Amino acid sequence: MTPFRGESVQTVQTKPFEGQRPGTSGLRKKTRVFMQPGYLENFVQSVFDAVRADADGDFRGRTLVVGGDGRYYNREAIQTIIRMAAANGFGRLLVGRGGILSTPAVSAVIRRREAFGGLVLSASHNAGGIDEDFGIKYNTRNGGPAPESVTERIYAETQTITRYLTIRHGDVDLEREGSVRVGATEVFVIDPLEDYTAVMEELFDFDSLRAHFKGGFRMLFDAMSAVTGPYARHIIEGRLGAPAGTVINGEPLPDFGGHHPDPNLVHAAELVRRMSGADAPDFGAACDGDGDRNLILGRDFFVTPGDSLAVIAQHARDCIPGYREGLAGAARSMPTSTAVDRVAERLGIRCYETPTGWKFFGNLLDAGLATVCGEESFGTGSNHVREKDGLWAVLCWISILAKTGKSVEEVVRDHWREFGRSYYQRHDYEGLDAAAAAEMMAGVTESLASLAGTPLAESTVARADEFEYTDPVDGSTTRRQGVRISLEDGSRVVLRLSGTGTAGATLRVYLERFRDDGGESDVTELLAPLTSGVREMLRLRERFGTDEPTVLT
Ligand code: VG1
Ligand code: CO
Repeated sequence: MTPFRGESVQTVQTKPFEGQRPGTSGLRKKTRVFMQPGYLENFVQSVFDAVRADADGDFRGRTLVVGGDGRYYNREAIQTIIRMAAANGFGRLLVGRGGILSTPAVSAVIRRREAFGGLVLSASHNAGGIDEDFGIKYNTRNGGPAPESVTERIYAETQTITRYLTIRHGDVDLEREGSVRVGATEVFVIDPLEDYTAVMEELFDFDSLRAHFKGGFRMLFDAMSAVTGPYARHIIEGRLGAPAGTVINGEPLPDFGGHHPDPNLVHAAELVRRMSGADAPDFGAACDGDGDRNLILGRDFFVTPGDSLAVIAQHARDCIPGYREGLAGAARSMPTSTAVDRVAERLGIRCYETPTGWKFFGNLLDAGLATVCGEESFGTGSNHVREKDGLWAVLCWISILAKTGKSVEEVVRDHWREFGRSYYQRHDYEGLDAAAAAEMMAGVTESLASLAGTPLAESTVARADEFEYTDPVDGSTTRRQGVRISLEDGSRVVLRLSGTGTAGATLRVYLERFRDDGGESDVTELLAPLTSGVREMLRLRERFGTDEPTVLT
């Protein structure tokens, strides 16, 4: 191993920080935690040390991609990473102009430019700012989030780190495209939109989408003052010819305008309001901080992420040129509704069930076992990259609406009539005392063996277990991925603690009840027995003082 040994490379002594274990999606902490001297540096050095062997001990011929969602500390972090990557001997660095690259765009750049890996700076849908959240995530050469084998190696490095490497060099001008040398490393500032747009163009028929807008189709896209603003303006307003003003909150801001860049009915309030009423546009959508999540709305109509995934799988072959050969398979995370399973069955393809987090889809996509995947947390994607992809989902929906000539609501109602409906909700309890939440989960887990046969929510528990996943491609097993409780009437409750939060614990309760009733029932009413049954079972009020969720999606 020969990292660059130019005169200006410095070895800085350091000591491990506690708790640098990547969670569901990278390392997320309060911004001020990341701003401590050495904190970011330790993690980045640990990543390099953990993956150096995968580069045969030498990064010289290798390319690293770096970009982020523009949140507070993005630029400073990128300058730090540039110096460290140079000191560690990378041959080339590709950095998004302005420090900007959405998560799916990083994936696209890694794949198209055959990079060795990438670092994404984001805490996704978490709020940004000096008192909010920051994050960093490593993606491997397939363009996807590092699998657990790699994140665990990174974590091990963070626990024993004694030094990091950097180089004496001024800041690189991130505003100007072009290349500059830092040490022996060629740093390229690239157009953050180019690779991503090219991938979209390969999949979708831009001409017919453009014609659809020309024919009067109206939409609103809320970029939530986060990273998808420039992407959506370029693709939807620029390439597809939607009128100016179609994209709202299109400027990425360091604090996202003080909002949570989380595309759900609570946080995308302006969009939800403007999508209501007879004059509302035909279609509404939003993406999260780093551009991998999506919210899909019709006029006065909300599409659940589980239904969106199922609808995309149902129509992909007939409505989107990139999938005209059909789907090889589908995949969803365990807590995600089973709506897509029924589509897969109809299509005669397999549907895989994975733990929460996009990293678990990587092997299935690489092996060609799945073409589309999704999570209940507003994440959908396909084999075009190795991340979930918010704008991709939006383009899928525009394609479906254009081809079928139906409204969003008609598409979903027709789907329910044909396949039945998974009535579904997720209840989040945020900011819980971490020890109390852990104790509660431990208690539930212990009682699982004796739950079967006991009454719950006007039914009886048929099965209860902890989800465990064996990857069909590499055989690795991941344990303790959430508690599943299945009832005799076919309903399901899933419980897990969040792995992306930065303060206290967040309990997620996922409720699902299937009915082949054309989708006509009221979701809250239909789920009411499950809702109260679970709250009682967990004794939420007693433990935490309230049993009302902080966010309901
Ligand atoms: C949440 C979601 C999960 C998603 C993850 C990252 O994780 O539940 O489905 O993959 O966020 O999404 P958790 O562990 O908090 O439940 V993103 O858009 O934050 O990169
Ligand atoms: Co995200």
